[in-house]
Amino acid sequence: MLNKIKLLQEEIEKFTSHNLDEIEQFRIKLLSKKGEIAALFSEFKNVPAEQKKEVGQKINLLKQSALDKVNKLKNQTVAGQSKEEYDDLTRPAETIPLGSRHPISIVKNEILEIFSRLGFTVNEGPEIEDDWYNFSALNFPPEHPARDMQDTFFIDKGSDILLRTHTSNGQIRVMEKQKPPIRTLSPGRVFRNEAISARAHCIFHQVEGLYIDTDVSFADLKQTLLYFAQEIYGKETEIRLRPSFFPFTEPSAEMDISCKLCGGKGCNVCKYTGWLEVLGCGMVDPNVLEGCGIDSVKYTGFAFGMGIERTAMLKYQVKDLRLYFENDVRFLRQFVSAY
Ligand code: 2NL
Repeated sequence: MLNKIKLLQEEIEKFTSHNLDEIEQFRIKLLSKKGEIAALFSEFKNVPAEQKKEVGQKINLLKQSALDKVNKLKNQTVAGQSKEEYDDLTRPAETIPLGSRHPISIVKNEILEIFSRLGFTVNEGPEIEDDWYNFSALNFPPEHPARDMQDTFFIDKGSDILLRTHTSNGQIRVMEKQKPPIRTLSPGRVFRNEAISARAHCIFHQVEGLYIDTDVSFADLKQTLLYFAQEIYGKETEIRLRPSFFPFTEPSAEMDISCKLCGGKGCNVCKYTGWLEVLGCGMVDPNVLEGCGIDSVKYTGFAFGMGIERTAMLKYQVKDLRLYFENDVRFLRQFVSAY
């Protein structure tokens, strides 16, 4: 019996670990109801009377030292390591997995970068705007349907404070403050009261561009947008302009690019037309220039606007716009970029 106690005492002294599972195994082996120390206590009745005092004391001491050892090891263990290791400030840092940019940011940055080569700088306007900067300065007539509650989110009933429906407000602010020449881009979030579907969302992103100087012509607009299209969609991209209408430009046009999936032959992405609509553009209406204090006889300008989600859908072949808002990391992780 005394020999058994001595061997167990040695085992307790030798044992060390910073693994909580191992420490628990050790505790069960020695200190549980069916453990080795409990077994000593049940054998105690067979100890001759004259040895009972000595043996009893030794078993009690053994039990205490096992308990102390278990508590000490548990207290010294942090996250599977000894406290000294855990607190070591010179230890190399653990690597943190890097996130990736959101595809909308990647495409936005790419658009801004392409136009920055042509001298365009960035001016973001506020997301909460008043009627002047969102509608009136842009030559929207008083009864235009976009001014309706059904299409636009107003902050208060009967107020003219609203969530901007396009990023032109940033450009109006630039025209009011700055004298031409002006080359500015306004990227940002816009809001429209629309039902959410694969092709529409009540929140989306736009980039608008504005160029004002003496002698700016429609030919400048066309060449600038051709350069942009070939930079973002590929050198072989062709463009075409179709007449359109916006209150703030005259003349106005819709720009299509040749479908890069079928090379213009026709497929289900371009609905067998060979062309994809990518942006709206036009010559800034003289009413808009005059409203911002710019002499429309001396100066002319062009402007354009595009949806970033739409541009990203064409670039990445993503068919459902809602994916850009759900932020499922399995979707987001697929986008790697220099921008
Ligand atoms: C589209 C069409 C467009 C503009 C935006 C603009 C801004 C000012 C003056 C004149 Cl301050 N025009 N912006 C011009 C033509 C088209 O956007 O389909 N956007 C998604």
